[in-house]
Amino acid sequence: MEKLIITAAISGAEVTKEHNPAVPYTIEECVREAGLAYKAGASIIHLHVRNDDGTPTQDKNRFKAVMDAIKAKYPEVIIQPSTGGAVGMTDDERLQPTELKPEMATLDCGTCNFGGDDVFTNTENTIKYFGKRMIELGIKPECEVFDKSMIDMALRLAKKGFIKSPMHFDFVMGVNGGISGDLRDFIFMRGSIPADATYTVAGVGRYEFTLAAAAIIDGGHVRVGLEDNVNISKGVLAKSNGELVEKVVRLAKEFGREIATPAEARVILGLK
Ligand code: KMH
Ligand code: ZN
Repeated sequence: MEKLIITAAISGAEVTKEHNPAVPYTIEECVREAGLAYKAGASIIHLHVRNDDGTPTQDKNRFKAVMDAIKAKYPEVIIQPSTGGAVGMTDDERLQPTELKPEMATLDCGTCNFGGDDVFTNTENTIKYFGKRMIELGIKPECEVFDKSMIDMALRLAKKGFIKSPMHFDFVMGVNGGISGDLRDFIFMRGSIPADATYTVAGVGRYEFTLAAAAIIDGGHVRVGLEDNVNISKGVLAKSNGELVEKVVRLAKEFGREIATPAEARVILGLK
């Protein structure tokens, strides 16, 4: 079986230090959390950035400062900026980190409720606009799908030339407004992508490690991190993103799955 790519979603936009004090806001905190995740076995860092007070921002200069600081210490790690940003941001605000021409970036493939009154909006034209931009800049999109219908949207837009194949998906499962993280739904999602596509799964909250185990067994890849889940086990806060990655590495060992280095992840995902 292919080696396991672990992505660490270290920061997010909605989770705060009130949820878990290890959530990084400053540049130094982002480097610390990225480093702990990388040293534990993550080859990709899914990155949101904040101002020092914790407010989310898609400012290109802040992204550059954080990415440069991470790369200075861990040059080989793959950094995957978010183009999802935070609920309510405009398309052009969200697209700013693509100007830095990262190897990868997220491409959110549909609209969904996001808890309370929040709606995470990605119209068809937004997805086309983001997809086209990523093709122009040579950025590999990770198609973030919060529901089965978003896989269908991504496939339709790939047919029309807005997303290149082989495609790479991230099944984000368990968001309050998206598909649940039940195994039945995981099987439905993973059976709905093309044979040449790769996928990672991000189980939100209590689904993080059950879905990690399912993807490890299935030959998929895994995303964990404080963006998706703040607990290492029921009611116990994770000390760091590194601790969450360590748990995935332990599970992978039990099932005989080796961990991909960033160089190996680049080959699996067809990154330049
Ligand atoms: N913060 C969410 C509204 C992504 O990174 O592309 C969107 C999100 C998805 O986290
Ligand atoms: Zn994200």
